Amino acid sequence: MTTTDERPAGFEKNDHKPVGHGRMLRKEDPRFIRGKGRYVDDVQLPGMLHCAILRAPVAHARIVSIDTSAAEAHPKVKAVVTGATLTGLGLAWMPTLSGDVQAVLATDKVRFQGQEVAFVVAEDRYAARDALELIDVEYDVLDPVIDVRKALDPSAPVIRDDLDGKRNNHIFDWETGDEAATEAVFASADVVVSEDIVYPRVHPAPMETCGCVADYDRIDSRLTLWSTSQAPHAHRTLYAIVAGLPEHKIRVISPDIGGGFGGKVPIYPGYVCAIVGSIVTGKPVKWMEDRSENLTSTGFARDYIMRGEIAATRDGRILAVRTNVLADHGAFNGVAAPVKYPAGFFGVFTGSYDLQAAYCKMTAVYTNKAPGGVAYACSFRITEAVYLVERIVDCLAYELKMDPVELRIKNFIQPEQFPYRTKTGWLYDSGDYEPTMRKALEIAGYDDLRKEQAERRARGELMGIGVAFFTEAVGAGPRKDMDILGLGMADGCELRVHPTGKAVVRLSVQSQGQGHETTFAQIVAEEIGIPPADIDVVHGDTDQTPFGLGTYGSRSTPVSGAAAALVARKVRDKARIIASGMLEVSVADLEWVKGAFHVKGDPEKSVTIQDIAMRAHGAGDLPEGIEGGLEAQICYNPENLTYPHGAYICVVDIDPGTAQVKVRRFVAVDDCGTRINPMIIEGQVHRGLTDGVGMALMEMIAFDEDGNCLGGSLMDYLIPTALEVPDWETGFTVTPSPHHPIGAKGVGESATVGSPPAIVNAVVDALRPFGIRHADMPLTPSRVWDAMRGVPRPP
Ligand code: MCN
Ligand code: CUN
Repeated sequence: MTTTDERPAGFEKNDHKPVGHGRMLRKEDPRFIRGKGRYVDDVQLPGMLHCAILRAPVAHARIVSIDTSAAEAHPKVKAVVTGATLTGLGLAWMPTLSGDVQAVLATDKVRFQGQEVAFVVAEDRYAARDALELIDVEYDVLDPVIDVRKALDPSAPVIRDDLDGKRNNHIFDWETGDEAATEAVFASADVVVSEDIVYPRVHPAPMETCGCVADYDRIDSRLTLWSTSQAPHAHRTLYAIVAGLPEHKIRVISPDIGGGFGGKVPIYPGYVCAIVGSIVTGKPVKWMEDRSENLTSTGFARDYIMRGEIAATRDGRILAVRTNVLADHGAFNGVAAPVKYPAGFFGVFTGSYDLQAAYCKMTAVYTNKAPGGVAYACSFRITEAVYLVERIVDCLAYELKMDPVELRIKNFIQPEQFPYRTKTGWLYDSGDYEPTMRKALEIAGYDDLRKEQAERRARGELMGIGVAFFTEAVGAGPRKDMDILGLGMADGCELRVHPTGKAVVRLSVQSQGQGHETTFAQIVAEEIGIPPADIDVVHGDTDQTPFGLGTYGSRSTPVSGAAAALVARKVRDKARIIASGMLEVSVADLEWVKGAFHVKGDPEKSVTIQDIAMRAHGAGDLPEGIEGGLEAQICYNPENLTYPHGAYICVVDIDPGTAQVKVRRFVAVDDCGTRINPMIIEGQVHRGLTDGVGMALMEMIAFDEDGNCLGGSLMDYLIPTALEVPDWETGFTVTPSPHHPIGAKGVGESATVGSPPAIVNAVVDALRPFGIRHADMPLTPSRVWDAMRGVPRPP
């Protein structure tokens, strides 16, 4: 494993070196590695009951009748609730994050296999499950819409007949870029290449499934909800709006979360069921889904069918990219993205290249499949965008018989062009692409690999080298453009320094394993000179933290990280004034070094931040106009997103006898600006690369023609283990963000975004002797075998 640990550029270099002090171990790990994490399912309350959900066995059916009498008669059952009960409470439907409505429990029809139909609250988990089998539902089965390409056929059954006047399965059309200008460029280009590219439906499959414990206090009308949420504040506001409970009487706590990967952004019917269960029984109610419920009913990802087109000159100057996308959104449009971005940030499909024109047209449709459309480390659909452009650029290299690295380098946006406005309107903040690419080539030994490949090919062996380069847009977002259901995407942060110089920083974002307790302490430490060990990070509890929109789209560092730095500077500014009083000099005569203020020219005369904290809370007067205490609060509204980039190179070998793909090497060079904790970044990158191996080679949520989900267990939905992944080789470059206070960009999803195209490009490269230019994920042995046996395309 290659790792280099360097100090980031652009930072005060003091002895604390909290930021960039790479091997600082994670503060949260002592509890995790001892099995002392506290997850939702660890919450046990006196008198707690258990909720289990009855789910639809078929994909599309009218509900004729539901008989709950036998379940109600079960001695351990406390309540059985159906859609009809919820209709009476006005809770049968709830808004989705994209402004659609979703059934909490089906009232009229079931619209996907696994949809929530009824729930039982019982004394224990087993009794609740047993009672589900006593509920008798009569269904009138309807034809399902499974093939997304047929969803808009005039003869297709209408899935959402609950929506007023809805006569088809169309959700929205969306476009970006300039259609006419792009057409003009395509019409006069030397070379045009097009390809149909599918990004299949996959699932984030976190180790911990979704669940909650709802505790409604009837006396005080107060709801406490422990829940697997990536955005506790946003969820609280939505519960207040949906259920009509006063917001100040709702407390959402997200304790330790066993992985989210986007899947814990939406509000699921199960959470609402548990809340209703607690309201009707007057007891705390726990709902924890099982693995199969998680895989079949909560937040899927991707499911885009893309036609990619690229126009270029004969000598490899890329002129334009165009795409037409058919998006399968399942039965309810549950996409979680800023309101003005129904396709997330797919608009960055122009990639890292300086183009003359670009255009995308997308149509989103309903099908009889589970809703979702956010999850799985996508930075709001940037996975799909990067896959499209990096695949189609490789198709162009294939047609031009050009090296894919040379083609990319030739077309990169140049460092002096930043900030760079793309043809779809995004303003890339900073980037210096070629050095990142060169570093990856160097680590990989690219030229030698190509030589080795030629030798192996001559021997009939199948070795492939795949390259991908990505630019992401993370840190949603400026609140003038970005909101979720009207809530602006800014984040609060609060810092209190206690009298003895220890501190607590309170965040609105919520870690699901990203190590925020460590990195946010490091950010504050860097700014204020208190060691990270003396700074406690509080998150994931709406009663304890300031409002903000939560963790997804790798926004914690770009948004909350900026807030943490700025709140610490605010405290430091106040500390400076107090120090001037203590040292009896003017503020201008003070110098800040290593967590202390010195009198300029007299380093002996100094006070530490700890001295100042005691003074701020102590007896005696403070300078004129200064209140006691040492704390501050801020709400940070970013002026732009941050645009990390990276260069990935993958080497695969394919067994010609079994078509099994083996990832032999993978080199990832990431640039996320200023690096706060290199070890954590590396962990994030390793994880994302593993995601990539899963998606490129193994993972897919498939359905049969009746709409039965074929990926409902980890026996069928394959995720990679240590056996399927190589020893990752990582490197980095540092191009700070010009508008972020410490220059940091997000990194949590970069590797998931960048690795699938590198792997697929490598597999397709290995299959070049067969004349293959494209093959769709997941590249399982059977798919690769089929590709190898297919009619060879012209080279
Ligand atoms: N970091 C850093 N220096 C930078 C950028 C980030 O040291 N320049 C650190 C951060 O301080 C943070 C971590 O890297 O500890 C990730 O930061 P960031 O990129 O801001 O991403 P978020 O914290 O917002 O995490 C969200 C991102 C997303 S959207 C998904 S999906 C995903 C991911 O994180 N889900 C994860 N990584 C995950 N990792 C784990 N273990 N579990 C998940 O569910
Ligand atoms: Cu797209 S998954 Mo992450 O943004 O929580």
